[in-house]
Amino acid sequence: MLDLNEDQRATRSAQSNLQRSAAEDTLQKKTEMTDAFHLVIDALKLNGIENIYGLPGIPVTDLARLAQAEGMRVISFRHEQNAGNAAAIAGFITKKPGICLTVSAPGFLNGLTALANATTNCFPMILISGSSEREIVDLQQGDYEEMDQLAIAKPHAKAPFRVLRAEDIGIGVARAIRAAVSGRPGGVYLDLPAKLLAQAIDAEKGRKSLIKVVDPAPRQLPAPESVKRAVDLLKSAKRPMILLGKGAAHAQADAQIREFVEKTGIPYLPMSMAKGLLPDTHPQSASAARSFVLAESDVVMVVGARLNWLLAHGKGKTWGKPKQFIQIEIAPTEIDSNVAIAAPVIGDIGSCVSAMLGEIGSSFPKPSAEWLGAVGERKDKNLAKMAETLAKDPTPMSFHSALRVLKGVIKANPGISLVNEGANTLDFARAIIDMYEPRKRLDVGTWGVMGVGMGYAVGAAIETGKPVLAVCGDSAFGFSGMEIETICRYDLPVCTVVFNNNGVYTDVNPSGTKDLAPTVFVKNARYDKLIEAFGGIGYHATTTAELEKAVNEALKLGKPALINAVIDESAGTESGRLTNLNPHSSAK
Ligand code: ADP
Ligand code: TPW
Repeated sequence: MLDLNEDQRATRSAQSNLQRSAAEDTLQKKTEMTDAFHLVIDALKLNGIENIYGLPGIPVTDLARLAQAEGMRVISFRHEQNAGNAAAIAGFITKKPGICLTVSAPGFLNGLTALANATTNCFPMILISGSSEREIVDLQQGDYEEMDQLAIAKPHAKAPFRVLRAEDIGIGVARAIRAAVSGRPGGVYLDLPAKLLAQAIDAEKGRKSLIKVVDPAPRQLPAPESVKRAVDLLKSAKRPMILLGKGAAHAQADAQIREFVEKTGIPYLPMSMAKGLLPDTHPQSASAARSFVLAESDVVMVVGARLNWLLAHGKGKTWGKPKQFIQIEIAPTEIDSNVAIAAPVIGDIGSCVSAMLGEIGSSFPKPSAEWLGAVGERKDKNLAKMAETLAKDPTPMSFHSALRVLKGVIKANPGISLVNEGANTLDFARAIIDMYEPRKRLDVGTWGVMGVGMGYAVGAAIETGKPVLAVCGDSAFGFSGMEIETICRYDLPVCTVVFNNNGVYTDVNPSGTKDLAPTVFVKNARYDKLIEAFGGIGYHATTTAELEKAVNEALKLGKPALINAVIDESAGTESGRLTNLNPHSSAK
């Protein structure tokens, strides 16, 4: 036996203690593992994403559970399309990608409509769907909810990604975020197979694999010569007009846009979801003279809008006199899409408008008194005509009389979000209800899609923390109506007004069978009773006085409410303002 002195014995003992604790550390480190579920959640949180809108089930149930446990707000819906719409509008309002979480195949497909709608509207959103085993799906061997989701998402998304290894989750989420918010925003698909979600990796390695995205939507400065060209053209105009689209609202360049409009003194027209970017009561708003300025203007500066069907493709009778266009746009390929653009300014709206402000400096020749006078005259005439219509108070209510009440409600509560869908309910509300704040009017957008109502209402309530007034045609409401349970479950301050005119239109079935015509619903339905089933407050309003009392009470209480507003079924037209888009056969 080795003969050790005191010192040597002490050293040996310290060494063996050290060795033991190093071994324990290694063991501990080995057992400190993380998994794909946590890495997805950590990656989202690291990038400032706080909310998930979704509908859990195999294989993402634990993802939803753990996200809630880890402090994210998980809003669970009754149908994925509505969760997707909530995520999309969250993206529009916040400029951060809204997250929608769904199960595989059918859940994914239900969410896909919302993803496609987000891409179409240029809203940043990420649809995260669980998916089945690749080995089985690709051989079409019939897995549970088998579907090649990535391939199907591709044409409807700005970008699709799939993650197969836990250590790639950080990259996958980073790429999804960048794709959603940079350049022209859009919907991104992120495919997470069940096998990935089950993977466990070393926690330290996992942590290091995550990416905090630096400058996800970088500013894109316009070329100085494009700015000069645009300002020169604007200065040469005799009858200039500025057209603001929902891209301008999304860009959150509110102050610069207002400064530009006011400094130049040019009349402006907001597209539907750009209403409120400047208050609709602004003296330069030409909304009430829309047809006149579209037809009569000679130089039009388009800011964050596309010259698509909503703008009669920038040509034809609507646009009347020949004109030249300036277009501020982030997507260079949008330029010349429908008409020649004389002065494209490519970049983000904030940078472009700032650069144009810099170029005009302190002096800009205000538009002629003749032009401003003509616009003002037309405005006054149309406003007087509208005031006359709004003053009427028929029973049952007309679209106009009911909307006069809601116009007053938004005027008194300018900070609340207005969700709007339907045909007549949409067209008249857009014209009648003034908006006072940006990104507060949320509607059917580029597709004119029905069914965004309750999803948008939930998304707006969660993201803004403020009340929402959802004004929906009875047909439109039906597409997402079951989400009033979601609204009640999360106790959201959403007041839904269903404009109940017994369906879409007053057709009669010409065949003599007992079926109703395809555009007609159950007469005198009581939508207010639906919300009572979930503990919300139902109101039945047959007069403007009842409607006004009900909305004000609901907003004051800040509780889930649904008002069944009875509207004269003969008051509207089929398809509202879009009747002309219905094809008519020339066959006799
Ligand atoms: P609207 O329906 O209101 O007319 P669109 O959705 O047709 O508006 O057009 C919005 C346009 O705004 C899109 O072409 C989009 O590329 C553009 N856009 C979105 N965000 C920005 C931004 N930050 N900077 C510049 N352009 C943007
Ligand atoms: C996803 C077609 C356009 S408008 C509308 C439908 C079904 C309903 C109009 O009736 P509503 O409104 O809501 O009662 P109102 O104010 O005139 O009484 N499916 C989808 N999107 C669209 N746009 C349709 C169908 C449509």
